[in-house]
Amino acid sequence: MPNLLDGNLLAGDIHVAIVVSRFNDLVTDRLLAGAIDTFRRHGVSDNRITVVRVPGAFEIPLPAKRLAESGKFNAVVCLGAVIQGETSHHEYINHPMASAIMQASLSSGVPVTFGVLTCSSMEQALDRAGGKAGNKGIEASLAAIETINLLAQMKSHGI
Ligand code: INI
Repeated sequence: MPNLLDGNLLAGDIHVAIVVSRFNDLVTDRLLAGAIDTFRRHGVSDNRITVVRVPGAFEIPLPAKRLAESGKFNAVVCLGAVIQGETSHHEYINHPMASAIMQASLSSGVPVTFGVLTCSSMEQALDRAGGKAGNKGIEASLAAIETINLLAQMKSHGI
């Protein structure tokens, strides 16, 4: 059998931050509810969960980076909803926002997960915020827990 490094989904004494945008709050409120519920169900108490609100998805990366670099959180979860309008505005938001979120994770060494929906319509977004296609907020919280545990396991192997 090869050595397997695989993060489990046990949480408890971790501290997490969630950055959530207000734009399209019909969607982002549902992503936030899914994320908080997931942490609670994995044993993370409310006093270990910090929620930071920002105006829109474009504003997510900077506070996410500050939170990740603060040394106070084991992971940061980013939640938002960019919905394609009649212009190409969304394209100017999506790519830099996603790469800045990734960069915040790589430069801090702290998992920063991507629960930002990039959809063509409100219907598609609602489907992914607790509708028929799941809830991206749940996915992003589970990814945070799993990556925290994976990094801890790697550390225990001297990696
Ligand atoms: N912000 C979003 O989070 N979602 C969107 O769909 C969106 N659109 O389509 O315009 C959006 N725009 C605001 C943007 O994120 C910034 O808050 C704004 O440009 C100020 O910097």
